[in-house]
Amino acid sequence: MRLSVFFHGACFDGTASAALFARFHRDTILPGADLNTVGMRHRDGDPFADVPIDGDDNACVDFRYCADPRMRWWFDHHRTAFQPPALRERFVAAASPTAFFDPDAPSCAGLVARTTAAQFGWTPPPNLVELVRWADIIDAARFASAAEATSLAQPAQRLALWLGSADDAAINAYIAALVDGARLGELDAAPGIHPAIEALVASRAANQAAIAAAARPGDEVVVFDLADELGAPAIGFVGYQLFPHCRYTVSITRSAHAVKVGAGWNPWGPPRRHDVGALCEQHGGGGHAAVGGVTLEPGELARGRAVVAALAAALAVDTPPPP
Ligand SMILES: [Mn+2]
Repeated sequence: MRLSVFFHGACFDGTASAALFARFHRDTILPGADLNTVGMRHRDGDPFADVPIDGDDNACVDFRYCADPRMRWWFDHHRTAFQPPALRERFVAAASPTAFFDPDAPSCAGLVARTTAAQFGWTPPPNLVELVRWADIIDAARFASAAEATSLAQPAQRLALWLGSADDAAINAYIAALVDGARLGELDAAPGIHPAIEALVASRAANQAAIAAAARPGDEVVVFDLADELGAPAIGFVGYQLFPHCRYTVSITRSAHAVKVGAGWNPWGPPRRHDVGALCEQHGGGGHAAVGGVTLEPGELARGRAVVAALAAALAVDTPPPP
């Protein structure tokens, strides 16, 4: 028997949700099942179109709603979970007792933990309690400052950085180790992970200089165009550290696999006036009220730059604060 877990790829909360759900499933649903984890990426159209949903049991966590009846379990907290919007009606009509949506949850891992405790009486092991605590902090940017948010003092923050660039095999092995009880400190020090983290730490000063050099500051919105170089770093919270008074950042980066546009509200800056994820949804992406993104094909750089310009213009327009 096999459990397949589809999760938000390359993301601390996505991997945490996958590990938490897989351990819950092993403890209470199907103890002997093999675990198959599949990292998902947001994209135009149906992200599941060419992804086989072929476990004996299947779950989707921290990622868009999938109306396929084989996807028995679903947990998400993204406001943009229903794409196209008609999927929301399918979700409501299905009234599945194993599909859970809470757009106010700080992290999806926290949603999985609370739901499995309340509905199934499951208690996670200590390593996963620690993991959920960090997912709530990282996914909701619950840091006192941008400097604290970009700090790499804690194993969870170092692993979150590593997850942004690790390959699928390494990420799947990381999830499996979490399911088996590994602590974040042990994983940070693991031979298959530690050298990669140290390399990322070593290149951080150069990355921050590259991010600073790519900035085009405006009154409210700072744009970072890093897409000339293949594999330039994601800006993360560095943008808010560099421009503490900005309201929003919009960025574009490019890898061999994708052009990525990101947009976010500065949690330590002026109040938020837009639903950032909803704006990204208009361009085929998604996200949360405070942060969102659009992932395009590697050849769509011009389209990506047009999306950046459109998002920056929309975010610069003063609107009444969202509800
Ligand atoms: Mn999440």
